[in-house]
Amino acid sequence: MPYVPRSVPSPVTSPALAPEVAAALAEGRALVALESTLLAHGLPAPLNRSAADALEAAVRAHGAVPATIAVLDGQPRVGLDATQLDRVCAGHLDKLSVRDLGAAVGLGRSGATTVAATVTLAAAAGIEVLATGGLGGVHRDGGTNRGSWDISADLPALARTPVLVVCSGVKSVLDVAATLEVLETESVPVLGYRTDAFPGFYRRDSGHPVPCRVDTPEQVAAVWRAHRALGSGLVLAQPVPAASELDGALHDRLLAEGLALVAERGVTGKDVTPALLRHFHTGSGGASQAANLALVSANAELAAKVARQLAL
Ligand code: PSU
Ligand code: MN
Repeated sequence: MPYVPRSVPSPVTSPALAPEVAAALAEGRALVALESTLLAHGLPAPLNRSAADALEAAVRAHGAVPATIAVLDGQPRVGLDATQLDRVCAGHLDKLSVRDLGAAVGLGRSGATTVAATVTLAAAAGIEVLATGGLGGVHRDGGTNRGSWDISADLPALARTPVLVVCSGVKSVLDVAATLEVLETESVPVLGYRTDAFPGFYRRDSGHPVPCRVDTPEQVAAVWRAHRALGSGLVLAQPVPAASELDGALHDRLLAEGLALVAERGVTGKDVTPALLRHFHTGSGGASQAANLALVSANAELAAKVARQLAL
């Protein structure tokens, strides 16, 4: 049976706003939401903690206010202070997608939010731009009857949440073609930023074209203004900076190994993405971490530029 899109209302879990975020919202200043799963589960400690600061600094350097999002002790938080970022990066937090928010809030738990949960909380706070590394998508055997049915909740969340997500495509561990098809089905526009090729996270070209290319933050803002009333999100895909792109042969080898490892160990569900990322990090001698960091920072910068345009 193919993937069946569903329309699910966004849960409104009123988040606590950091003072700076509340002030920026009240004054109509540019804001960029940052997800915390990439910190808690996508990058190893202590690199994740410096990455958290680097991403916020990249947003500030381009004139916007950063708002890293997580749930701490049952409280969804939009904008974290240094101590709260320490907790996110300490390595004990759960990975929360949208369906996990109710349990985290209701049972007073803490967790890092995926893109799906982060756009949900960002939209509830009134923030419409988010930066991340790679969007979740359809896993390689995800969309088939006999397969795993592993389709990231990032896709249906984008279908129903009007937030613009700046990313470097979807991780190459996914079925990129199927992911692009689901985004089309769900009426989520995919824009390539200064590229005609949909990026493949660690690689600049996933082998699939983008439906629409844009070359300036002004163009992105114009598309978003015209689109957002539809109610779905938008994917703005920017390739990893050329100097940080992972070598093609190394990438393909680590990918094949990682997929075999996950199958062999019976890793499933929400542990799949972190396990594959860990394999890249250990197997590439740090190159995949450098690429990951470079692409997320570049996305944070671009998100800030777009948010500035939208705040004009
Ligand atoms: N981007 C990164 N590293 C990550 C992720 C994105 O650079 O770890 C996370 C995001 O939080 C995304 C999640 O929402 O992976 C997707 O996980 P899953 O496939 O289990 O839905
Ligand atoms: Mn999954």
